[in-house]
Amino acid sequence: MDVNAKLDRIVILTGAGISAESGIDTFRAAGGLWEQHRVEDVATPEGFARDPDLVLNFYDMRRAALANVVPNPAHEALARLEREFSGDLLLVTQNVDDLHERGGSARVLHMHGELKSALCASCETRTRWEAPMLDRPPCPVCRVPSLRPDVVWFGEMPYEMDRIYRAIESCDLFVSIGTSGAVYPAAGFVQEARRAGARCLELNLDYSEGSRCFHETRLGPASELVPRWVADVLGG
Ligand code: BJW
Repeated sequence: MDVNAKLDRIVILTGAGISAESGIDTFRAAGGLWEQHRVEDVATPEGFARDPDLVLNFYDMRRAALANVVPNPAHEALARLEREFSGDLLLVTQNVDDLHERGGSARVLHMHGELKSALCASCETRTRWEAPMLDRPPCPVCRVPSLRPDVVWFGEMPYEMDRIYRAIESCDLFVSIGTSGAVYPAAGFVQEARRAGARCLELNLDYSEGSRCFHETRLGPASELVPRWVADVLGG
């Protein structure tokens, strides 16, 4: 199967697996983030309401830890694709880290938000943010001390869904990289892409919950598979 034939529009979805080799834990692997914390405690609005200090501290630590990791060849290869691909490219990530940007990608859609962004629960402004939130700093816009991590928790609506679905409806190729296919709506993108007639390619270390929906799954570490695939697309 030639998944690279006649490419004008590509949509790429990335998940925690693309950052794994940079040293950021995936969510569902043994030893992953949720090992120390139950999902309901740190990734739901209810958990935040119950124990805001726990949640603010959890995200403060993850934001600070970004200083200790660097992008890997998979992030860099997607940046190369953005620079050199002559068609339309939409890079959608579920990741809240900034490794795509630091790897050189200029246009990244963070559907689950970003660690380096704050959301004011009072005026709803989103602000670039690198400092801790545990000490309840005021919102730079309304001055109310009600900042929370600008990340999408279970039960909340991910960002930019209209734009993502529009791009999926008109793409020729949908590529999923390093995501388990366990969390919706992202897990359903492959079915939308197939319905729209796109070729669907999965790059993952292991088979995922969604593998059967793809035309092709290539198994291996993202740092090897992604640069190889990008070279194919640009050379083909
Ligand atoms: C490698 C690798 C290497 C490792 N190389 N690969 C029943 C049916 C359908 C939906 C629901 C349902 N019940 C509830 C829902 C909704 C719910 C949901 O999906 N729940 C599931 C548990 C079933 N979803 C929501 O609530 C979402 N909102 C919503 O649905 O709104 C309504 C709506 C309706 C209609 C349209 C649109 C919206 C919100 C979901 C928010 C998820 N938030 C989190 C936390 C973000 C903040 C934070 O980081 O703290 O997002 S949860 C967590 O999971 C995080 C991730 O982005 C997300 C996905 O995880 P990911 O990236 O796939 O990581 P892993 O660890 O699962 O997988 C890693 C993969 O990498 C594996 O496959 C490895 O093999 C691979 N890998 N090393 C290549 N080196």
